[in-house]
Amino acid sequence: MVDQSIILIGGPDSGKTNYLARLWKALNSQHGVLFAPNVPGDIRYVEEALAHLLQGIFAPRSDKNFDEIKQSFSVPVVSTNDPSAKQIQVVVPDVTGELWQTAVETCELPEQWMTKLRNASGALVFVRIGSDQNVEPLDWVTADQLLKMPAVDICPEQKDIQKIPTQVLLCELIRFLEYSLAADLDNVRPRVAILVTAWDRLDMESRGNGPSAYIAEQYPLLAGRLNDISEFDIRVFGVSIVGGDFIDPAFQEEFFKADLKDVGYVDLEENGKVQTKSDVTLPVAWVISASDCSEQ
Ligand SMILES: Nc1nc2c(ncn2[C@@H]2O[C@H](COP(=O)(O)OP(=O)(O)O)[C@@H](O)[C@H]2O)c(=O)[nH]1
Ligand SMILES: [Mg+2]
Repeated sequence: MVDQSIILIGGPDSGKTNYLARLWKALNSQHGVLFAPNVPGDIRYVEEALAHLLQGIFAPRSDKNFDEIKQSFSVPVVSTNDPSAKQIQVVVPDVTGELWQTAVETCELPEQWMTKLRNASGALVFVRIGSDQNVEPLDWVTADQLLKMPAVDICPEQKDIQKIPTQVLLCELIRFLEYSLAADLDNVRPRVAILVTAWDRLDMESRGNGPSAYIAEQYPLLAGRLNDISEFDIRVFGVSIVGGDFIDPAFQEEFFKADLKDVGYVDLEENGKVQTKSDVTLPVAWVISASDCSEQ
């Protein structure tokens, strides 16, 4: 068996844990291009998140005190089209978003995680539509309080403007990846999938324009940065883990009539067109495929 670890990266509330839960369902039910031939050891944490989805609610944000290592999901996968191919042990640590945020704020990532990045062959970078944790960049409207002289006490809602804007956070995370991803691996050209989660929250027109166009419009700084990367391959995916939002009672009702393995989708760009695929394993399959340059 070949071991490949891929790292989940994203700020708090970016959809990492819920995606992992839905991914596990897909791997377990042989419903995508990747499947898990056997159930791995300790997956209590992913099973717990999955139990929430089955009840028609998103898994809540993880307890910050939860032991980070226990939040690692390690599963052997194999290509559904070629079950006799070698199994790949995919190890996916789900680190709390706070770790990535602190790393950007302090420009330091703990040594333990730096080592993990250096030994990972790829990464999934998460950014979520509609998260109240997203921080817009400063502009002349949102910064009006700061620009007033003399300095006034900043009211609570203005405190947000002191936080790092989401796209700056994402650019910094990309910088960590540039320096360290797969650095300790030979013959590996790493792959990074950008997952725009809660894709179902978009209007049809924006959805039709595709995930790359969304990034270009919402996070132009990040889009420019992504065009400038030579260390790894990048692909952007729009991901909806259940195909809608449980906040909508009509959707929830429909959801209960279906099977979890049949709901949810990934939008991706292929041959210049936006395609919708009902296979949430696709971003992982893309990241772990063809990362060994010596085999190409
Ligand atoms: N509508 C919708 N919301 C989602 C989806 N995935 C995640 N979310 C929302 O994002 C929130 C945070 O997700 P979570 O997985 O806890 O993020 P994490 O902190 O990065 O692990 C959830 O509570 C949901 O409200 C999705 O596919 N669709
Ligand atoms: Mg989480």
